[in-house]
Amino acid sequence: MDTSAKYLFVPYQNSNLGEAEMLSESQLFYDQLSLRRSVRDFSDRQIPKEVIENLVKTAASAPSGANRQPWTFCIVSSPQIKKAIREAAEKEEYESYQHRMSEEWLADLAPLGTDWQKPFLETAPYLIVVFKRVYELENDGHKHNNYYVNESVGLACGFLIAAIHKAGLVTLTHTPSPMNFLSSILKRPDNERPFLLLPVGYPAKDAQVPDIHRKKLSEVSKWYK
Ligand code: IYR
Repeated sequence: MDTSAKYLFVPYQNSNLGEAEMLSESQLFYDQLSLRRSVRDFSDRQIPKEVIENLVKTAASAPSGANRQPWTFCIVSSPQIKKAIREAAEKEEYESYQHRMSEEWLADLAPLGTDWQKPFLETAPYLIVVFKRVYELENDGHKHNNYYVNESVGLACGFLIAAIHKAGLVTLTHTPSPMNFLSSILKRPDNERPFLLLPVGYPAKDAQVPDIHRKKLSEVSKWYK
């Protein structure tokens, strides 16, 4: 194999905004994304499959180490599989909330009102279960590593969450721990590990969110001029 072969390089398609437009576009994007909230109360209203396809294509456009795109998005709408995922997740979550999480952790979560029960895993019309691909198995059995897998898949999840919000839908990042049960329920191969579980749907009519606030720009940034 010629390891020096390069991609064909093509002109970058720049959106070429003027400064005024740049200011208004960046403000608009901030205004929109800052309205995003983690929502736990879902409606069972259906979503067109094409919308989910667009969301996943957006996620899969994220940057990744050596462009190896080390992700698989499992899109679950089967009520039986959602039920199996809920039952397994709640079993782990019950253990976590009862025995595994520290007092400090539980105290940090208490104001958010979360607990081991995860009805949204059945109510939401779709669950997107994101798997990271640690390596690719080549035809000759060689395990070809992927790079910066956590960073890459984390970025893809960020794109996915932003796309879900832009579509007027809601999600939350559910992190059952441990979550190997997702590999067995979804019959994923050995090179894939569960990364994040995102229910996707409309918010329930009476959905409520905690009145949290974001840190100020001055608290989260340091400028080096
Ligand atoms: N994995 C649990 C607990 C949990 C942990 C954090 I950190 C949160 O911000 C919220 C919940 C769960 O999904 O409920």
